[in-house]
Amino acid sequence: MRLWRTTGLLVVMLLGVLFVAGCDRRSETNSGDVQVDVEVSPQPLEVGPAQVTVMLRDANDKPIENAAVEVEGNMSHAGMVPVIAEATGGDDGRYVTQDFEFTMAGEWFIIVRATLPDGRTMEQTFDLQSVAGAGGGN
Ligand SMILES: [Cu+2]
Repeated sequence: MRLWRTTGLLVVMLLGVLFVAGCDRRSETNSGDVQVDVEVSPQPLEVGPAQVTVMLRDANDKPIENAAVEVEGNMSHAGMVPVIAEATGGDDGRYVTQDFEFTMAGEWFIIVRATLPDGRTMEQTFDLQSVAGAGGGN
């Protein structure tokens, strides 16, 4: 796990540079032939426990199983502590977090990091809609 992380981070940093240069957080893929989609529930988003589902598909639209997937929830303000959760499963290319949580209200984004069965690592960032305060109102 530790080894994977180290390797992943190096690649991730390289991809990150390209990504920022591309200036498009929502782009559908940054790995050429891998399609990444993310679903967050429950909706609308609210402070508290949530479930992030990551869907991975290859260039032929075939589900990618047996990947190692990590989800990071973060915000861009100073002092924010990121929320990191493993996403497990992989049947039909679907990976689900077990203990992800929105720890505060506001603008969140999600970074999906995956190590594919063929050893390639990839990362993709998704902007989320605003997360409301607990209790459904402000
Ligand atoms: Cu925050």
